[in-house]
Amino acid sequence: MAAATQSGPFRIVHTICSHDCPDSCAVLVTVNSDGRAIKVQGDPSHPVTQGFLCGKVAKYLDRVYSPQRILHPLRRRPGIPKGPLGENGKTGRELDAFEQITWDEALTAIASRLQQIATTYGPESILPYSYAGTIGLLGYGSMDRRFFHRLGASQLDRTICAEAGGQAFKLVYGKKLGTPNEEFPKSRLIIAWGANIHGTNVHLWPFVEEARRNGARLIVIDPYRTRTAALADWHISIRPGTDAALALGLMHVILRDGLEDRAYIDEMTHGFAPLAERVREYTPERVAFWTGLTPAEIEQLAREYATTTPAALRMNYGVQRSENGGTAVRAIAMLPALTGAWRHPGGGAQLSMSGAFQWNSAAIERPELMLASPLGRPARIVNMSRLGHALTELGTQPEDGPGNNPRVHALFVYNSNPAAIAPNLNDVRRGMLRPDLFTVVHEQFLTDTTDYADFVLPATTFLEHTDIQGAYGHYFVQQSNQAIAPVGESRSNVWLFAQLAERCGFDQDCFHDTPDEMIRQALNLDATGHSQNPGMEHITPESLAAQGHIPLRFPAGQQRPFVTGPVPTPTGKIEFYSEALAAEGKDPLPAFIPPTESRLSPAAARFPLEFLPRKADNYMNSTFANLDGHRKMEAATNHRLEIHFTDAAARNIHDGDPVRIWNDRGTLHLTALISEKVTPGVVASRLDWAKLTPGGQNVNTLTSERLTDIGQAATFYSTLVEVASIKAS
Ligand SMILES: Nc1nc2c(c(=O)[nH]1)N[C@H]1C(S)=C(S)[C@@H](COP(=O)(O)OP(=O)(O)OC[C@H]3O[C@@H](n4cnc5c(=O)[nH]c(N)nc54)[C@H](O)[C@@H]3O)O[C@H]1N2
Ligand SMILES: Nc1nc2c(c(=O)[nH]1)N[C@H]1C(S)=C(S)[C@@H](COP(=O)(O)OP(=O)(O)OC[C@H]3O[C@@H](n4cnc5c(=O)[nH]c(N)nc54)[C@H](O)[C@@H]3O)O[C@H]1N2
Ligand code: SF4
Ligand SMILES: [Mo]
Repeated sequence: MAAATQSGPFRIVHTICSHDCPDSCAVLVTVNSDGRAIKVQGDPSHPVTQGFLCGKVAKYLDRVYSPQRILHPLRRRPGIPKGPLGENGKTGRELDAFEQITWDEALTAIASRLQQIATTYGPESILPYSYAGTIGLLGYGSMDRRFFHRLGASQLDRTICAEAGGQAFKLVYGKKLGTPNEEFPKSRLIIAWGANIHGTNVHLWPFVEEARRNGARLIVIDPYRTRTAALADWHISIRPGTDAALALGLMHVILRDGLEDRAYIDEMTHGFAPLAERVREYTPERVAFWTGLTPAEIEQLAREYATTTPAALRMNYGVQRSENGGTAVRAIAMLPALTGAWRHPGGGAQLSMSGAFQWNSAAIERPELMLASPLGRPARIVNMSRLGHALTELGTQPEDGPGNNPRVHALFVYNSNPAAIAPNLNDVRRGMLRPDLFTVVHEQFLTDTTDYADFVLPATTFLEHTDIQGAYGHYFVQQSNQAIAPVGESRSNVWLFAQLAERCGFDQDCFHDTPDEMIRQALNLDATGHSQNPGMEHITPESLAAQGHIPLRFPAGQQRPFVTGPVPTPTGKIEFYSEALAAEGKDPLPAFIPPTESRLSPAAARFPLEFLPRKADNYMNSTFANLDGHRKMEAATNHRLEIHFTDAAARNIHDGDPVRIWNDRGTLHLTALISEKVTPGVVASRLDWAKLTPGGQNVNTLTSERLTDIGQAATFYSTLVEVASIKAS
């Protein structure tokens, strides 16, 4: 599909859905002669998109043209305190807090305030906060990175999503690569492990269905009965946070019964002997006690996995949002190395394919600009999963000060909605309410976060700017072309940070780069105009613009990774035993340790229920939750706490009762939904905008800022709570 084709009075433009989803769909946008988008559809010529979009993005024009879009730059009115206006659970008054200003006024005021803060407190007192509102390469991180590096602002460690699992996978395999979707139809057994394929990765589903038509079985390992689990041949409702135990138990059975692939292990792996020794303690009986499975189920799963060829594991990031989730991913990732599943077409594992896209990120992000900043050195790094701490505690010790670990005095948010998605929300809000904190938010909508802003700036959607994109669920390089003019006065992230750089007087040439120039830099062109990035050598900017999507090219026989060595780890082998972890003083082998907040831990005496603060199938994290059409699709569980009838009965809770859910970090008010989607001891609710929830609190009021064992990532799914009926109390 070319960048744009004319069809009568209409243009059809090739774009890419830039939401944080493994599928990165090719989206064709039909634009009428007035320049208005009138239709979005999945590109039928894209082998993974296959001509369809998920329910969220099928309705995308409701978002692009929503009457709730932010159309102009806004400044907080004098005297209006920060925080949500109006009754709890009601929106609609947000604009009362702000006055409309011009872009020029906004940019001038923001640039001068940031510079003043940098001079007074040191530039590290400025904290950018962004994640994956767009995963377009330029929108996610390019001009923004350059700007903050040159300013000397704190660096953000972007750990909120995938760092535990990503680093864990890399410890075993060196690189995030996996079995391509197109190979799944050859599988005879597919295990979705902490992966809600139908909800969060729906373009893998047709390949799974095809495999099942060919006779494959689908097993889902998930503490919640997702739609994927309900559609599976076998749903294993594991207890949250116990996956490492299960993986080690499977290894125990596989090695006890001699079901491993010795030739593969000898050729491809490092540290087999100590691993074999370690897994001897993980008998099915012990593992059953931790995981809630029966020993027979563990035996059956191990045998089925090790004796079915080809067998594919689809892990997603559900497993690693748990305190020991890094180790869990590491242990699971070792399974196909023990059985040699990588050898077989349709076998292996998939967590993320992002490692295959080797963009020239240094050219895009320009980290060396930190040396040109007033700091003259790399800035400190602040972990985004501890925003509450960063805003309330960081820089408050006696030895801290302007030149040395200052307090955060400016928060610049884009591509993210931290007042909804960050853990330990009460601390986040306490921080955002600080009168001495200057906050700018670049957004499409008046979110929970804009309620705390001094300035709100209108942002474009992927229909309104140009970008390129890889994917973490397939191997296509794609270009997203601007289909329509920016709605209102909205502007792209690239434009915004180039403008601020100019206002701050940054004179490096790179601040004048256009999106097209940055695309060329990312592709790292040689003299013939071809990319020099590994796997992209056949791509030119022209061919990408003309074709829209082009698959990466792998050396012969390497489309499916880890069939032969070497493996990009320090030993050149798949690492069961990690010297790197040993050097950090950590256990070099996987082991099961219960999370600090789990039914197996002392904290359960006060807060006995394990809480799953889940993603919604019809939202994208907090995105879409404010749109009526999307809310209707989620109506069955909006504002609901899902609880098993045994836990409900023990607390005299009936379906439809108002309930209070609490722990030491906060309290949430929801309505009970007696549900068999959760097992006894587990309760669940969905992420939503806080201000759209009664009481103005969402699930992250209850989650903690504790970090994972590997990757320093967020631990949303290791949360204990207690629940009571409000009627009864
Ligand atoms: N519709 C929709 N699609 C999305 C998103 C969305 O919000 N909505 N979010 C996007 C983002 S940001 C990401 S990172 C990807 C992630 O996609 P996924 O990784 O699939 O996301 P999760 O829903 O966090 O986790 C998957 C499943 O893991 C389960 N789980 C929770 N704890 C455990 C555990 O301890 N063990 C096991 N085995 N399973 C557990 C959850 O119940 C959930 O069903 O999806 C993206 N796609
Ligand atoms: N309880 C709980 N909390 C979670 C999770 C969970 O499963 N449960 N999941 C976690 C995970 S995996 C993730 S990835 C994070 C996601 O956290 P975020 O990355 O903050 O994701 P969203 O909630 O989708 O918010 C993205 C915002 O970016 C805006 N946006 C979109 N495009 C652009 C753009 O081009 N420019 C600008 N400036 N803004 C744009 C959107 O309007 C939206 O408000 O949430 C985490 N929080
Ligand atoms: S959210 Fe995911 S499935 Fe939906 S259109 Fe975007 S990339 Fe495709
Ligand atoms: Mo994520």
